[in-house]
Amino acid sequence: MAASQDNQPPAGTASALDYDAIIIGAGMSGLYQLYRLRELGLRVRVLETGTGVGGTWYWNRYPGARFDSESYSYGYSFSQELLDEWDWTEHFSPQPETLRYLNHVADKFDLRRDIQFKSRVTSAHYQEATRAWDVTLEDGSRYRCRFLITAIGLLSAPTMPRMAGVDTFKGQSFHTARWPHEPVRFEGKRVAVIGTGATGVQTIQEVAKTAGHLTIFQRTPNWCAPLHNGKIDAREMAKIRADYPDIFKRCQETFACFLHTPDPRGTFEVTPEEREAVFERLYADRGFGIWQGNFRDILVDRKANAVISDFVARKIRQRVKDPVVAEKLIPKNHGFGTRRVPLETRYYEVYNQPNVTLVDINETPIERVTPDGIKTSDAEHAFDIIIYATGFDAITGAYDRIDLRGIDGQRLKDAWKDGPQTYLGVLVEGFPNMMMLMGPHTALGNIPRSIEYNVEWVTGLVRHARDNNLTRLEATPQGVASWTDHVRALGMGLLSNEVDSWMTGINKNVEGKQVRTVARYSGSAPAYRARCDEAAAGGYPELRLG
Ligand code: NA7
Repeated sequence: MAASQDNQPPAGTASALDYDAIIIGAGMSGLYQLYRLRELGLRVRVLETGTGVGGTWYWNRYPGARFDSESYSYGYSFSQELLDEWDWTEHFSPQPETLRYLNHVADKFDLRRDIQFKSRVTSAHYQEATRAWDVTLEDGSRYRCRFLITAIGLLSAPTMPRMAGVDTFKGQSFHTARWPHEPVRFEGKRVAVIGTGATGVQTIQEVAKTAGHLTIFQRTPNWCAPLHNGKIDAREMAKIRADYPDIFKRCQETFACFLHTPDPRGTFEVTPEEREAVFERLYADRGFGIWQGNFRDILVDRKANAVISDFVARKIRQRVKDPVVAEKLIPKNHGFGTRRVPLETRYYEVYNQPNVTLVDINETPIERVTPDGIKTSDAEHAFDIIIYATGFDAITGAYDRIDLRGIDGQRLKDAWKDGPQTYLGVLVEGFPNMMMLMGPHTALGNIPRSIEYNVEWVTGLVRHARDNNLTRLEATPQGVASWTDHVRALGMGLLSNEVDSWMTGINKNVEGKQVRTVARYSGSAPAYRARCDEAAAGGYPELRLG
């Protein structure tokens, strides 16, 4: 490595390396990883498909896109200067502000000089002879590096519905995660939205404000809860800034790195009146409190879950005037919080507007997209714009879209055909020198908090390699088996694991993603960090180092 000239790697290898490390992706994790590896003095290149930094916040420009985590718990915590100079203007920052923030980070730390835009990685093959990765871009250019770090996101591979006629539509159509950079106007337009996940909900409540007519095609309703966003003025920002040490300390301590953490009491340990009061308070509070800060048993105990589900159903019935529409919006096949809870701002009230129609496609399935709109079993709907809020091939999808091959040409996709197998969610047996950021089996939750830890752990490992003149890092079979078994065991008993969603690896639009897998670590973030810290302190006993 460039930083360790005294520690010469085996002859014939270093000279052939273009970079010590290649990072795929210039989103929140890729940017921070670049910053840290540069500190180590490594020659690093970030390869990014887009024309700018930001990852999720670069691609997801759909109307209404914003954080569901409090802005001040979401930004990077590693630089005091950055904390001192950046003002958040809303409790849940809208996408344009977040993208400005990430551009500011890239400029402030002079990151762009090591980022290559419009550079989609199509393949990365490990070569044992050189202990290096050969990385190929879409345009055919090739680079060799010692370490390959994937910062490709867990919700970054958008999926379109498998419907006849999608390409025949004559109007404008967009997937929410491939939204154009130019503004799209809805005034007077007949607009369709397909999908009612967290993205669909944010889109619908925004588009409904101006669309001539908005038609929502819903397959599965989700349990949504109020976001309660608000502006942050200078005085409040000063207070938040003074509180940053406490905010980040709290995020370190909570189960999923959010500001919210479960109430230690069980649902039935309080009186019905107390319980109702707690639910009311949580429903009136900002953010994920009602999901992450509720009684400790709502996500594992069926009866407890039924009580909170009933509470939220009552709220939906109160807010939606037409009782038939209200019933359609209340989930019947899963309980509250067993899928990702979309946070909303007057989402349910949208359905009281005269310019909005809900189509339940379980009753009247979509038969095809036509040149003029969407044909269901009972009607032809004409549209000017169709919005596909149909989600992602989550967690492993971005990996599947790159031809990643390890020792002896083994494909990662094949190695993971029955679900991912990892060591700490970072390394994979048979794929030496590849490290994943926010890969399968890592603690997710409030993502940037997990990213910072993940990046620092990977940086520690690379530093260890540099200091010990190591050129090959590989997870042992025992390390992978024990971590993968642990992750699977943690998922037992969670109601969310009995439900189809991106969190259980289901995507009906993707071949091979019809069976639930355990791709998500569902233990606590502090426990995850303790396990990773222990591995590092012990000199990485579950890695084969050479
Ligand atoms: P989600 O949560 O996966 O939602 C996708 C939505 O699209 C969901 O309502 C799907 O219904 C619907 N969908 C997908 N395919 C179809 C077809 N073929 N026909 C009709 N409806 C369809 O993705 P999001 O982008 O909303 O959110 C992903 C995460 O990003 C989110 O959880 C946040 O963490 C950020 P289904 O439920 O499958 O019946």
